Amino acid sequence: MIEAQTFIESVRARGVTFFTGVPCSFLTPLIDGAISSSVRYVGATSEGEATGLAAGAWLSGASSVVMCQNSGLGNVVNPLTSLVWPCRIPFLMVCTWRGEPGLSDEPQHELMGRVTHRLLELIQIGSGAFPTTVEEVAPRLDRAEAWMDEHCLPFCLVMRKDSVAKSDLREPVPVLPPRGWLVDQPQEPRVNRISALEQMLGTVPDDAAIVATTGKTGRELFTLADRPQHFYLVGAMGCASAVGLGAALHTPRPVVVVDGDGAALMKLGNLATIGTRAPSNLIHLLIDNAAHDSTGGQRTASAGIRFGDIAIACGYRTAVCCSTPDELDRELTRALRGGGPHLLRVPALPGSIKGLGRPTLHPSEVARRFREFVTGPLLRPRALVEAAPVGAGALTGAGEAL
Ligand SMILES: Cc1ncc(C[n+]2csc(CCOP(=O)(O)OP(=O)(O)O)c2C)c(N)n1
Repeated sequence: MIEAQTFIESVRARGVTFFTGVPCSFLTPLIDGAISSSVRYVGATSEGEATGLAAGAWLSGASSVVMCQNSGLGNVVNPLTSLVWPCRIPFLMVCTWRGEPGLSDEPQHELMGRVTHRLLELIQIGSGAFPTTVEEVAPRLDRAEAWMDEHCLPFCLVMRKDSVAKSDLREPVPVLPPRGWLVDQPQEPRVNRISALEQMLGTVPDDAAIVATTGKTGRELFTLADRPQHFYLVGAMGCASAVGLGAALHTPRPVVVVDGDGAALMKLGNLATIGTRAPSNLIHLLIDNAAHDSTGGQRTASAGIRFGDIAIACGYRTAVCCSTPDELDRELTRALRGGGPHLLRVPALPGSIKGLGRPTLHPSEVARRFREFVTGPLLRPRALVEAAPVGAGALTGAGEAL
């Protein structure tokens, strides 16, 4: 058994500053230790979100640890295989071994307990045993680092029961911000996705980073302009907002997440983490065409969903509907002053352009180019958090400020 701080300080000494994940009772001491220490811990709503956060942190130059139960591996397979693997993003994982053969455990862990190591191997995540003595910590971390350096992929330390000694949980009581401003009423769509993207490109400054969701959003953005500050999610549907949050927490640059309604609905929990962590530099631009447009235009649940209400209930500072390019320009300009997170919802017509391109760069090159941009020199200095406060006077739109 080791102390939580032994592990946390050892990984911190190796440059890891960001911890995220979802608890498991085997992990309790380590998660409690991370929450109670000076490293940054962001509790995720799902292990998939935690994976997106770690990917976003890496894209902003930070190294992470993702902690999860092995039953949560089911939630990470998609972002690991379709985002982290093609982009070659390394980070450390600590995954518990519930259902270890021979251990008395709950029936829901039995099968995953039998296949945990094989599953990791199958999806090309390196793995080894979590250290249980002080002497084991450095060599296990050396091995993990060597794997991550060689493969540019995550390495997972598999944690058995009682590996870490009980540690105190000292969790600050959150200070809830005042309720944000909502100006989002149902509106008829008047623009299509590509004209919204065109306007967005015309408004955001060159120092902003842009994360585009899975499907035609990224392809349209690439077709309009391919620049180092663009990150196109080729997979990991629903994770753009988690990637954007992970990035925004580690850079003073504005980070604009261009999301789709289908993707946002797929990982609605991400909005809660964004609202709770509240990075002032995050702008969540939701192109709401009420459809899975990229895969044939099947309706999503969007017609009955009040995204603005959800965002405000989750703690976003503002949620605004922009139904024309001029409104989008005005509201983006406001949001770019800081004071976020902001949701800008654009009701959009379905459909795309003929001869739509696809990113020609490999995702790993897109990821490295983006990381170089984000960690590069700022064109103009920005404070890491908090800029101009936003008040009702700054808001315009058809709805009522509630
Ligand atoms: C986990 C997963 N499920 C399904 C898909 C297939 N897929 C790719 S894009 C897309 C639709 C996305 O819809 P939305 O976010 O509303 O964006 P839109 O296509 O309307 O711009 C789907 C279902 C996928 N890439 N990943």
